[in-house]
Amino acid sequence: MSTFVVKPTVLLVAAGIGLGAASTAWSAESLQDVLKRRGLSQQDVLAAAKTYVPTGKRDEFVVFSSGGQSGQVIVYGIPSMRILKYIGVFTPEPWQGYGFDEESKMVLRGGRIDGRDMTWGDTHHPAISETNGQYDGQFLFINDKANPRIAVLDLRDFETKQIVVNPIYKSEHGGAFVTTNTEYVFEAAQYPAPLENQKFYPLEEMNDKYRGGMTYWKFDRKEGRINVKESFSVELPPYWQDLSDAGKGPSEGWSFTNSFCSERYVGGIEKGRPPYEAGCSAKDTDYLHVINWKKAVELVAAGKAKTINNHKVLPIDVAVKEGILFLVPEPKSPHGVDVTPDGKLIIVAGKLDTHVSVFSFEKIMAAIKAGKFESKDPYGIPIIGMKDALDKQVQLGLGPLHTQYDSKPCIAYTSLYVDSQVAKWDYCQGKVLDKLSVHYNIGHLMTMEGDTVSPKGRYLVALNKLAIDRFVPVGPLHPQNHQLIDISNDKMQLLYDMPLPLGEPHYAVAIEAAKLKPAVRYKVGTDSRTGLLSPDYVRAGEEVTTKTGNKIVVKGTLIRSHFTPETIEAEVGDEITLHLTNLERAQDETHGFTVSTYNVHASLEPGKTVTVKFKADKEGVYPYYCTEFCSALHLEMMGYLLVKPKGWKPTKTAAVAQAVYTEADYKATLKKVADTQAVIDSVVGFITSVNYKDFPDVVAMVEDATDQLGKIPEAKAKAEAAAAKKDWDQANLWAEQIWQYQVKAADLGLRAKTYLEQNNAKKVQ
Ligand code: K7E
Ligand code: CUA
Repeated sequence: MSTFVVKPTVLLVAAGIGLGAASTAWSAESLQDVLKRRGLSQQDVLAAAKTYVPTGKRDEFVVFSSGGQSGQVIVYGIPSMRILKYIGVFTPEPWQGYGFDEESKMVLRGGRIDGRDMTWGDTHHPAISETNGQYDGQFLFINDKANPRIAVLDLRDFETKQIVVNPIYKSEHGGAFVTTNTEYVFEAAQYPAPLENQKFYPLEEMNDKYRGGMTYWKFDRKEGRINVKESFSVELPPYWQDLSDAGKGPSEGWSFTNSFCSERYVGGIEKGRPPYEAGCSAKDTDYLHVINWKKAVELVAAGKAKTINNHKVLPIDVAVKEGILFLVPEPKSPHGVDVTPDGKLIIVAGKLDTHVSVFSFEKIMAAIKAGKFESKDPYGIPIIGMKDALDKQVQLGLGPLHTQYDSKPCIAYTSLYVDSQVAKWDYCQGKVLDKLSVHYNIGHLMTMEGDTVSPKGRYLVALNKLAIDRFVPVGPLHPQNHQLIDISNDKMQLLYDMPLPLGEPHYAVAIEAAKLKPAVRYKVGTDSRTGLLSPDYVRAGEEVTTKTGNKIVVKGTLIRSHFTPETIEAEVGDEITLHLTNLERAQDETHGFTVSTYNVHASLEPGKTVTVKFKADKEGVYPYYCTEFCSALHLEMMGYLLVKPKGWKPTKTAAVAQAVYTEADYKATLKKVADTQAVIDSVVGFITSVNYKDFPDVVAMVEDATDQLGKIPEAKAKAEAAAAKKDWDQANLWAEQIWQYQVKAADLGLRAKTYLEQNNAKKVQ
C-alpha cells in the first residue's frame, strides 16, 4: 500500500525542483527542407507566418460567430482561427451543463413557445453591445430565425443569461442589431403571418390580415437583461422584412430594414400558380423601410400603441400619421443593408442585381422634410423616389449580399454570392478596387469591428456556405468554410481556410481581444444565470442534507478532490435536489458533476453554485462523480447515491471493520508527508522570493493553497489522537488526508511557480 502511493510524491518532488524538464530537441531540418518536403510555396509560408500564433501567445481579435442550426455561438481567435469555445444559447450544451442543471434550464425555459420547449435555434446574426457606436465587449445578442427569439449573453463569463420570445412573429431574420448605445436591440420579422398568436386566416387574406414588423427590444444595461415590458414593435406591411441596421452619427435614431417580397405574392403551385420564387421577384423594386425609432419610443410612451399578445405595437396608420415610417424603392430582392461608419450612407446589396445601391441619409431626410414623395403604398406609407434617395449605384458582380467596412475611409467589402468573390470597392468614388475569389459561395463577410463607427481593418473573414472540395471529405454533409483574408494591403490576400463543423454560421462579429475582460472566477455562491448569490450556497463546514417527506435537499460543496457529502441515501421515489458550490478560487479549477444514469450534469467553475434536480425513481447504487479531470486525485472525486427500496431496513449489523494498517504504514505516511512538506517549502520559498503579489492569478492560487494547508492541523490532531490509542487505521488514514491537502497545495504552488517563471517575475529582497 505505502509503496503504491509513494510514486506521486517522487514525481512532485522532481517537478518541484525542476528535474523533469524535457530537453528541447530541434530537428535538423531547415525551412527550405520543410518547404520541399511539404510542397509549400513562398506564398504559403508568408500566409502561414501571418496566421501563426506561437504557442503561449494569444490572438489579436476574438470572433463571435453564429452557430447556425446548432443554436449555439462559436468563439474563435484571429488570426490563428483557433476555436476557443462553443457557447450553448438556444440548444442544450452538455459540457457547460447548459440545459442539464436547474439554473440554465430556467434560461432555456424563457425561450419556450406556446408552452413547448424549443431545444434548437437557427441562429443568424450576433451583435456585440456598443457604447458610442464602438464595441464595448460587455454583451452579445443573437437571434433565432426559426423560433423568433433573441438571446442575451454576458461577456463577463460567456454565458447565456436570457432568451426572449417575440410575441407577434412566427419567424424573424433582421436581428440582432443594436443602437449605438445599445438602448435597443432590433429584430425584424421575416415571413408575414397574422400577428395575433395562434390565429388563422387563409393565405388569400395576406394583404389584410398578415403583417410584418420591426421589434425594438429595450436593453437594460445595468441589469444586463432585455426589459420585455418596455419593448415594442412597429407594425409593417406584409412585405417580407429582411436584414436591418441601426443608424449612427447623423442617422442615429433611425433604423433601416430591407424587404424582398413586396409583391405580397401568395404562392400555391398546387393550384397551378407560379411558385414563390417567381412571384416574389416579379417587380423591379422592393422597399427599404426607414423608421424613426427614437420618435417611435416617444409615441409608445404617449400611449399611441395598441396591445397585441400583451405587447405594444405601433400600428401602421399611427406611424404614417406621426411621420416616422417611410419607404424607399430598392432594386429587387435585396439582402444586406449596411450603414457606413460615418452614418451618412446606407448600402443595400440586391441578390438579383449586379449593383449595390448607395443611399444618402441626407437626401432621404431632405425628401421627408420637403414632403417630396412619389406615391404611397397600399397601406398609406409615403414612398420616397429612388432617385431622390440614391447617392450612386456601383456595379460589383453577381449576387451581392453583405457589406463591411475598412479602417481606411471609403473602403467597403461586399460579398458576391453567385461569383464566389469578395469585392473591395470605394463607395465615395464608386469604383471597384480589387476582387478575390473565395471557396465557395459566400454569404456574410466580416472585417474587424467592421460594422461599428471605427472599423479596425487588417483582416476579413469570408463566411462561405459551400466548402465543396476544400477539406478531407467527411460524408455528404460538409463543414462550412471560413476563410481568413489579409486586407492590410491594396490587394487582398487569402491566408487560411477554417472548417466550421457546427451548423451554418450566417454572420459573425470580431472584437479586439483586449476589449474583453472576462472573469476567471465567481464570487463564492454565485448563481451565474441570474448573477445573484444563490440562496442555497454553503461554505466549507456548512454542508447539510435534509429530508422532508420524500424530498431530499442537499447543500454540498466541491473542492479538490472531494464532494461533501460523500454519500446520499434515498428511497425509491424521493425527489432529490442538490445545491452544489465549487469552493475553488484557483483559475480553471472547474469541477463537473453527474449522477450516473440520471441524465443530469453540471459544470461548476470556481465559485459557482449549481442546482441539480431529479427523481430517484429506481432502486440501485449510482455513483456520482466529477467529470473534469481536476487534479491528480480527480478519479477519487466521487460519491454514492444509494436508492433503497421503500421501507428497507438493514438486516444484519455492518461487519466490524478489520484493521488494515500497521504502525509501520503510519510511519511511512508521516515520512511521505514530511517529504512533501519539503517540496512545498521550496516552492513557497521561490514564490515569496519574487514579486508574486503583482500577479492576481498567482495571489488567488496562493490563497487557495493556503486554504488547503490550513486544513492540516485538524487532520493532524485526529491522526495523533488515533496514534495515541494505537488505532493505526484511523491514524494512517488521517495522515493520508494530511497528504491530500499537501498534494493540492503543492499542485497549486507548482502551477504558480511556472506562471511566475513564464511571466518574468522579478526577485524581491
Ligand atoms: Cu445573409 Cu441570415 Cu444575414 Cu444568411 S443571412 S447569409
Ligand atoms: Cu473535480 Cu475532477
